[in-house]
Amino acid sequence: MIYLKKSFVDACPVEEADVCLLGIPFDSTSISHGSRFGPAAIREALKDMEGYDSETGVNPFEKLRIADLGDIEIVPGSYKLTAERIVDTVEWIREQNPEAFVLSLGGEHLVSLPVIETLKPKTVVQFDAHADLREDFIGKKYSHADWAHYVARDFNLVQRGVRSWSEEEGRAIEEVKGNKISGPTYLTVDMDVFDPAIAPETGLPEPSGWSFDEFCNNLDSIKNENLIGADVVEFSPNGFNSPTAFLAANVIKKILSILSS
Ligand SMILES: [Mn+2]
Repeated sequence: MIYLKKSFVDACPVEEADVCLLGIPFDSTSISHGSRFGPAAIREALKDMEGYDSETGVNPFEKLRIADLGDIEIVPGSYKLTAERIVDTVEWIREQNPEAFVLSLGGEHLVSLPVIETLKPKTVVQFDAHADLREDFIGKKYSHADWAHYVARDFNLVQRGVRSWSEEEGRAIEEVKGNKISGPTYLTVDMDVFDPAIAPETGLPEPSGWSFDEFCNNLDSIKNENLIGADVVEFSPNGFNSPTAFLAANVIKKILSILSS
């Protein structure tokens, strides 16, 4: 008998996996303390969290075959070089296994963009406190505050939970407001969509956010759509085993529960 407490899943080859898990610890455009330690803190919480989902009666971590690929070797300070590495890695996963659900852990919200551009869903559902629809941010293109501008240009963007935006973004919000979920869908969850009372460790907390039940209700509304990938981003841990870490782990559990039900 051996006693090994690994990450929450058994190792599984990429070509046999239902889900490929990827950490993307990039936070170089963040204006507050970073989210680069998000993947490590989420994996640690996943080790201890109850895997069984009492609502669906399924333990998605046992039912799904999950390949944890580790973290992308990012290039600090360079989104361009980091994005090339993200694209190459996600393309490689797709080549090995075109059916695999790609689940990534940020990192700041900008890391979602190259994953989305590689997976090419029809719809991108964004759970976020912020619109992130600026054309640039403090004179710079490609940051945590403008990634959704590029998504809205090329994909059907559906925003939920957004409660903070600039005057400039107000016009862009109106343009995407009527969009409906359809076709292959990618879900990106910014942890600041939750209320700061339950998720204080985010880059830019905004009051009046979601409860976990509100998250689940919004997730249920995309349940029957064709979900091809997801990410959880903008979790900036101050340490291990915090409420925000376990909330992020439970977000992952609920997403995987939908895939396995
Ligand atoms: Mn946000």
